[in-house]
Amino acid sequence: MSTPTNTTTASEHTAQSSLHGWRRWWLWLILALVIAGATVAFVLLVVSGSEDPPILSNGDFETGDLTGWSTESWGNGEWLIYEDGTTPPEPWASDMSSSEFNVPDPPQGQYAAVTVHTYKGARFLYRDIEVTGPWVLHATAFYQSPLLEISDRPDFGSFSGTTWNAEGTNQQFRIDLIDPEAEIHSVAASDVYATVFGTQAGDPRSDGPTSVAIDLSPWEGQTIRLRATQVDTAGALYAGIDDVRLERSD
Ligand SMILES: [Ca+2]
Repeated sequence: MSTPTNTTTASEHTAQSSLHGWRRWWLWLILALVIAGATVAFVLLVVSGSEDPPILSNGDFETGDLTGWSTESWGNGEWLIYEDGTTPPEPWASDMSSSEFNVPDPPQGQYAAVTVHTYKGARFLYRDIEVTGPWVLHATAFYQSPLLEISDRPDFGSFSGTTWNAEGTNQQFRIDLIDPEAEIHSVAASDVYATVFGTQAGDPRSDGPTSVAIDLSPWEGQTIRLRATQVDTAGALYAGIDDVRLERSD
């Protein structure tokens, strides 16, 4: 009984060699593509520096309430949510007919926050932000002072426990970044890191909606407090804020 043997002709041998050559070529091509892809991904990661910033929950007030925010008020009035610039968010929140509630409609979405009142007071709206990357904080601010000029005093009045007093005319709207450990009404230089928006004497009686932004990279790794403050002592001053969000700095 003869033993089977495999024989290869010269043409078959040439075809197999060619096939092996193509396989090696494809393997090198695939390897090169993988290396190129990994290099591009690495470069993009290095260039971008970090991941996308966290979403500030309800920074746009679109829940229709102040979820995610805190408020404190002295005197009359408070921060509330509204959706129609000509309709006070509460029936009591319409000042006298001479200074009726008449602000821009929410500049983003359906809802925004606004101060409402029928008498003088100081109202604070705030939230803490953990700065986990080189984010930029954006917001939209606006105000309307129907009767009186803006009066930019360096303080928000004097505070003692639950008692608040303001000497002279104090009509202002400010958005600051402050130390979260500071008292909410503090204007001490050591407590106020930066002012994002602030009215000044000579400003028009109404303004906005105006987009404002501040680079938060100086506070990366820290928790800061965003504080919106409205004070009025001599007539209505409606202050509004909307569309508070974090974006990448690049
Ligand atoms: Ca909104």
